[in-house]
Amino acid sequence: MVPSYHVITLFPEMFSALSQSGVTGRAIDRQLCRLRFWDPRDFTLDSYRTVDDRPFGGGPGMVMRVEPLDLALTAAKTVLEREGVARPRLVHLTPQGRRLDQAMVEGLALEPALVLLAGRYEGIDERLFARHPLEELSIGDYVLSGGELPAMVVLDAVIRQLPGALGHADSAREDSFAQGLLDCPHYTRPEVYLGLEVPVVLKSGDHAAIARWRLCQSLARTRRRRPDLLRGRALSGLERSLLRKLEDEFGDGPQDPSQEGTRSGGD
Ligand code: 9D3
Repeated sequence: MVPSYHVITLFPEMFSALSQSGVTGRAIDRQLCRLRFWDPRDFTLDSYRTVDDRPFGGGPGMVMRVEPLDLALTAAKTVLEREGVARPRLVHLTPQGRRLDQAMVEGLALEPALVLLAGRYEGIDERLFARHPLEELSIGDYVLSGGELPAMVVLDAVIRQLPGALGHADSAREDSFAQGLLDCPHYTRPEVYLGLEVPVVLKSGDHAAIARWRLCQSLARTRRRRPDLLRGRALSGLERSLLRKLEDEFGDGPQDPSQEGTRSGGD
């Protein structure tokens, strides 16, 4: 059985960006996974179909009502149960959640099913979480308008991990973050563009030298731009010796942090 991804959202149409383009669109077309939506508005019982209401205690903004969300979540769980997934992981996208990283993505990609809850407004009536234990997950420290884009970020990252989703068999495992390092520079034709040349080693045909150059570039970039990644990662003998050479040549550590990640903060 392919994994089933269920999304509780007031805006299922936003997800066409995911289901109709690129790697994720192709994976869904080729039925490497299933993607289904539950709109809380379809689970309202009043004639105005209200999904939000004013907060008890006052204050700005609106709160998502518990009943339509409870019914939508229960419907998703019921469908999964009938399909043999008894206790699916339930994930609430919220700014209060743990920050998503590649290790979490790899874990989520092993699940037979995920139920993602994307909220809107100021928040969700807390009583929903008394009835359904949800893992809380954020995608980073910036304020978005709702959980839909974060849910799409999770699904994009997860779906590209599914066996057969990427053209090249092992390109998911070679990904920069999967390796714990930033990516090396890339070049394609022409060999010279407005006087700018391709590094000569890349045209040498010496695959070992090319691999070493790429690793060295990755290490140099990571050291300068994201030293936190190096501190959290074991180094091979080759990596250690390449880094030591970098320390000798540019033993000044990361420079002006405002230039990290800019082209002139050269690495
Ligand atoms: C006034 C307090 N706001 C919290 C900073 C309320 C609030 C703002 C934005 C509540 C929800 C949202 C909508 N964002 C998400 O649902 C969300 C999110 C995000 O905004 N940034 C990063 N990750 C995520 S995951 C879900």
